[in-house]
Amino acid sequence: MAEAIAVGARHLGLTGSNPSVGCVIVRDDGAGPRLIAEAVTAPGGRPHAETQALAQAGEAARGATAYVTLEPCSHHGHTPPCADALIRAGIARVVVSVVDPDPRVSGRGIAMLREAGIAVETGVLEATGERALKAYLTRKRLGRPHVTLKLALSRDGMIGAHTLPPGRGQVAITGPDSRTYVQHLRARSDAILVGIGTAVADDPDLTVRLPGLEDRSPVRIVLDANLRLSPDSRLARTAARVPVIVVAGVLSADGGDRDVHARQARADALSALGVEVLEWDPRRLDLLLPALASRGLSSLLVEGGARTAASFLDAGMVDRLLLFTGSPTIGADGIASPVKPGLVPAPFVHTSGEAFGPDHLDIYERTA
Ligand code: AOF
Ligand code: ZN
Repeated sequence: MAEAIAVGARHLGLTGSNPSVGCVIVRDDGAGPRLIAEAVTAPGGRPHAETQALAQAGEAARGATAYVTLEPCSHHGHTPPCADALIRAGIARVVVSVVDPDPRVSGRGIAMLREAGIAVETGVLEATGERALKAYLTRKRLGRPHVTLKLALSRDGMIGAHTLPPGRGQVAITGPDSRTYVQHLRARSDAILVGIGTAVADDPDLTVRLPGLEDRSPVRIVLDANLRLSPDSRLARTAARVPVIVVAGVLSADGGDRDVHARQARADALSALGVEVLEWDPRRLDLLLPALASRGLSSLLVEGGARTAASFLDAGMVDRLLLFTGSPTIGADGIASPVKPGLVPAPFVHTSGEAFGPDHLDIYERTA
């Protein structure tokens, strides 16, 4: 199962609304167990892991054991049920880590296998399996994406400066090792979100630039109540390649108002570049997040700045908190971080700490 979980992790962030499931098929012909096939849900979400592993195994699947990180599906969705495929291939035993909360499956896959006489074990390495499928499980169980909030703090607990050097973005707080780690984090996320303050100050492109992972850039989302994002921004200019969603609040309907026209013109300019302008109140995270979930976005990485971070924390919508602490100090002109290492309140607990060159990363997870 540990191998199935490792294989399943390969396509995190690549399978759309579908979880990245791992499946390993093992045979024992008397000389000890032999791994004969392993597969992960394909990019885009189909084919599922089991059908690919069964295709690899061929006739050798007869009498073998399949280890799957998620309960095999029982529904006719875009593909026929994996439970049927396992039965037809003559698999003798299926070991499952996590039961699928999808209402179309939710125990039915396991029941189908048992009815066909297959021995089924569930809950194997369940805590690890749950962690690997966390984003998908959060979306199915809570109807919103799993939210990771990442903050980079200066040595004195600031996440930026009020006054920016002319023509330059925020001061660099963390070094290259931390930034590489964040690039990997982006690659594994379905969406990445910043506030308009950060979008204007830093003009980030928020894409993945790691060699070989350039096609893994997540959907980019900007909370921008007054539609200030410039069509000249890096985000807008790259929107045709990697999707950008601007959450721009509700346009007032009283036509004739000059502001409304100017705003509509800005919306049109952004739309022409491929930016999706959404009329949702960016302050209503309780409505926005379910709307993102219903588009199939399971994992959301929130990258700043202070106001956006505070609004997610205040709304109780943060599942995981990553606090990087770098070596520079910012001083009196700094914008204080809403949370600081060692001072993160319940329900968060510190789950790990790690050094990245001169920086330190503390990870906190929500317990309730
Ligand atoms: C599996 N193996 O590898 C995955 C599963 O839209 P569909 O037809 O692809 O179905 C999506 C659902 O299938 C998804 O919500 C989840 O319940 C399950 N994903 N199941 O047997 C897999 N990725
Ligand atoms: Zn399936």
